[in-house]
Amino acid sequence: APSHAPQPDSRTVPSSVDVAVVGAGFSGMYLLHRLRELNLSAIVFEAGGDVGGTWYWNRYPGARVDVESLAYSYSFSEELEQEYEWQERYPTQPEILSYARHVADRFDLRRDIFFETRVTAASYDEQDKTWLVRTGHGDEVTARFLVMATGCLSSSKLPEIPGLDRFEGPTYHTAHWPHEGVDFTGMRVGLIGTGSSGVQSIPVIAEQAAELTVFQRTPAYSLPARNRTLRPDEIADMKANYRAFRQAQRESGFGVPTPIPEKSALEVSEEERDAAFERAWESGSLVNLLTAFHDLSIDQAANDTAKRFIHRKIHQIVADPRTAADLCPEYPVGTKRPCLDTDYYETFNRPHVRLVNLRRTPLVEITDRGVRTSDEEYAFDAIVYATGFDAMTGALTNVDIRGRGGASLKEAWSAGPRTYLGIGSAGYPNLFMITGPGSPSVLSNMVVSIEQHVDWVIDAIEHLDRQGLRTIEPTEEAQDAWVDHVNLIAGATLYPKANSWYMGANVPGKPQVFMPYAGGVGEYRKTCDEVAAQGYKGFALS
Ligand code: N01
Repeated sequence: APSHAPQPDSRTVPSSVDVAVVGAGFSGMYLLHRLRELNLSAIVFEAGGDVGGTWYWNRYPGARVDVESLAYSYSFSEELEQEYEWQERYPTQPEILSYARHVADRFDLRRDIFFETRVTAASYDEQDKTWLVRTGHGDEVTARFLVMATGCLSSSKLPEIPGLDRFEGPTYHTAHWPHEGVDFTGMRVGLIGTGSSGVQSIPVIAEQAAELTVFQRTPAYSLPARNRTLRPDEIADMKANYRAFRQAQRESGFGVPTPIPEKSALEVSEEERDAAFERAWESGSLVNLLTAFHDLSIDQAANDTAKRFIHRKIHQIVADPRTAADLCPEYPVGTKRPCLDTDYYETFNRPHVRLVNLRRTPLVEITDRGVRTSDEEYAFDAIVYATGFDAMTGALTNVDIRGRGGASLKEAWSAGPRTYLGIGSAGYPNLFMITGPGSPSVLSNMVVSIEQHVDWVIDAIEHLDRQGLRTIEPTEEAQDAWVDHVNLIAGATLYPKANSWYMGANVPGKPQVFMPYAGGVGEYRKTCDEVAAQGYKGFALS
């Protein structure tokens, strides 16, 4: 549970605004800034106690971003770009949170943000053409536009096993880490989950804990981050060339500029192939690995070459052959989000760290003493859940959103999310999502995608106001065509071959559809720009 109990803000919520924004992470903050430039009245509701979104909540030991700091930052203000001093190549959570706080101070954002305030419901009034937004404190505000800036990975999940409340010791979820930190010194710790959060926290928790037992259902592909302090000359170089770099980010596939690969992994010799993978492994960049050859994400045989390379690395690093084998994933590389680590595989060589393969011995329950699998009960002093999120849709459907005719968004999406461009959904006029399902979002550098969506939404609102129009809503036809297009692109890749959170596969009962748009950030931006240039083609305006 969050360590601050929500307190109602002492300010009064205005009764009506032009735009209500849910979330004060990187999306909500930039939105607020842009809305003020248009002289629109805006209010932002944020469940957390400060700005930062993901970086406010995910304070687990070892938490870092896997995109380089100089690229994982706002581009909208050259002054901000020039004055901010990043310390590390891959900044820690505290460093990114300080950046978010700096931005909030610099642009005086907090005065329109209501913290510790969770939005619970929003309903569209067809007569008034406004949204009525309700908070958990009972506040209500009417808004012409509602923007869900709620993030893709913000609705956390626990494992679906009995006994979660039985354990007598402390439990922690990586996404709700106590602000004061946790000292595991001398403790026997059980940790469930080996996605990015698990992979980053395991080596750090192992430094403190007397014993660490890691429960793994699916192994992750992880690359050494090769993190380091940034050199003054590379910072100066970037600052001198930022405009060109930002443009390259916007036109790239993942929001990170990389050379476009020319060769197939299958057309080169084994030596050339291994040398390319070795360069990617040494570079500490996930994108370098995924773009080492042009067919890794679409051709199983090509992908198998990357898989074999990483398996070999794991076997070279991990001394115990059985543990090494258990750490080797079988699904295609990149079809679940790969991880970036510091000493992850090495940690399993430490005598007090042990891996339990849940494929062999599944989790059965949490007991008062610890964790029971099908063959053993493990006793712990603390349990860490690194079990991830109800990704992409969870934060949207957790709010009771009612569109035209009182239709519930959650019900409308019961067979999977349906959006046009990941920005809006038919039946929900004047509702915008930032990096919603059907947009590149989680397959990209989030800051690049966030800025693009916010700019697009701001332009759309400005267009409506200039034309004296009041509503914008995707047509069913445009939405159907977009959903088909998203599926077509996903179907041409290996992504659907893994049980990933991209597919909704980590949440029992969640429909299995590939949710993000895999066509690339640059292509996607072109499509959005064309839609706007053609008078918001595919949207009904009135
Ligand atoms: O969550 P995850 P995460 N029983 O869903 C396991 C971003 N991120 O918080 O794979 C047993 O990836 C689950 O097993 P399985 C990044 O986009 C980025 O780690 O479902 N195990 C999995 O191993 C990332 O992808 C950064 O079979 C259960 C783990 O728990 C995303 O956030 C850092 C279980 C969950 O892994 C999510 O990462 C952190 C159950 N019932 C996060 N339920 C960086 O920038 C779940 N698991 C580096």
